[in-house]
Amino acid sequence: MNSMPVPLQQVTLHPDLEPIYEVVLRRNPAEPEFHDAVRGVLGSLGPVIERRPEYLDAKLVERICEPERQIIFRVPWTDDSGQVQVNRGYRVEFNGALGPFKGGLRFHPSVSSSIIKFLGFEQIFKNALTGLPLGGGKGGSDFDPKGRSEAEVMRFCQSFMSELHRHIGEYTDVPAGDSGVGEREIGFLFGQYRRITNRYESAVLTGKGLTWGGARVRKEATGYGCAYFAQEMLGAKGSSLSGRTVTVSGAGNVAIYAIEKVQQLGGTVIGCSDSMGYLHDPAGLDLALIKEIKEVGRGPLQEYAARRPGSRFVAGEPLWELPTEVALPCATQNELNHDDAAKLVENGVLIVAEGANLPCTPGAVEVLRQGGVAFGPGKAANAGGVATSALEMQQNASRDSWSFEYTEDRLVQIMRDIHQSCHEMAFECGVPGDYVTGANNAAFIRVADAMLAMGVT
Ligand code: NDP
Ligand code: 2IT
Repeated sequence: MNSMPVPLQQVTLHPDLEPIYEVVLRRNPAEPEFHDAVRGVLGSLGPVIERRPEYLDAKLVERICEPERQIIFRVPWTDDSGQVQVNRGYRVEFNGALGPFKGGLRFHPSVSSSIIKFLGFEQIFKNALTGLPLGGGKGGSDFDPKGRSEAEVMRFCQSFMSELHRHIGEYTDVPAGDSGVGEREIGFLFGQYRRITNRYESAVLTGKGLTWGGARVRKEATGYGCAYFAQEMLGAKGSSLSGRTVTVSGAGNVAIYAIEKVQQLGGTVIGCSDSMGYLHDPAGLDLALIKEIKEVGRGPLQEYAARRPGSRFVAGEPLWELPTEVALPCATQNELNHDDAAKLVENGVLIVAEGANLPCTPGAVEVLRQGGVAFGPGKAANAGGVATSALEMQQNASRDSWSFEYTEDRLVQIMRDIHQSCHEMAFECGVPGDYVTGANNAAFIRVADAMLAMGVT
């Protein structure tokens, strides 16, 4: 790199948007992740604000930055030793202009108002990009499932749903999984919802098991969708994943199925990671072994290196030091910083597509932009999960069950359409190839037009 990049925080906002952002900072103190998410979107909206001044007159940006409703509640439960534990539960119903609030639940000790609001805010635009009738929301708890027995996880989920059930419903708000919440937790949550309400309301939650209302491909959808989006990004450069070296961070739901699809599309995934460090397997990852360790055993990734000759586990260091042509951050927010991005650029990375929500810091995004690396933001690249949740809701509404092939074809088409709208909007905004500007403007226009049509609500 020739010059020091300008951190995104210092990029000037459109003059009409700066005072709106100032109010967001004042109204939501000490919420840095939420501030970054808002600034990330507002930083792109110059072109649309210039063309559509009626959005400013109707105070649409201010309205979109303020959640419609935020619920914070106590979640008391009893652990296996008989001790009472207390956690905090959240559901932020951010924007319902395009459909019922929709977004996952995250169980992780780092969960706070800031984290849930940033995720909910991003979800509005991601859901809009799918073109499906979905509003945006998010929820979760600071409960840490690690090291908890299945009985403890069940009691926690039952207590969580004892409050949440009042606020959700097929036509109101439809939660799903996110980090720390998979099919097992959705099962406990759905069981408690059914018991309290005495209703078999399948479409109140998505990510269900296949025998009780779940959809084929939902488990795989976020990771598969991210790989398909990366394939489209490479296609726009006249290239593809076939024969490419790829690194995928994380070893959870999104990462595992991103790795699976990249491998099916002919790429070689040489590294992945978990919260303890990263794994390097130059021969290409043995995905069956990763599934056995992480999905079945819920154990540490480190076990892999002990069982697979030629691989090594590097504790406490970022995966991004490995040279790669394609990087898919699929673990968590802010996991790829300015220095990591500089290393990727130095090593000749071609594209970065976010499987996680805001895994690249604002500084990292700027380094990638200045380094000429194509960057697919999460709200576009990881939208396959929520899109397939919408397909699950469609199947529930018609009491139908689609085949794997049919559902995956729908997912592929949705990811292509999202790529195309971002690509076309970037071109229209005068910044061809800038997927961030493309995604934010395309999504904002969809939400803003719906809100305009509905009056001041
Ligand atoms: P999981 O809980 O299944 O997996 C998260 C993985 O990331 C785990 O392997 C975890 O390690 C690892 N991890 C956590 N922190 C770090 C870190 N700092 N460095 C490296 N690895 C880390 O979550 P998901 O796969 O469901 O979600 C991952 C991301 O994708 C999140 O940002 C989520 O919001 C986003 N997402 C998820 C969707 C979904 O459908 N599930 C849809 C769209 C986006 P360990 O095992 O040690 O805890
Ligand atoms: O971040 C996300 O898009 C998700 N966790 C999936 C949300 C959903 O409702 O399927």
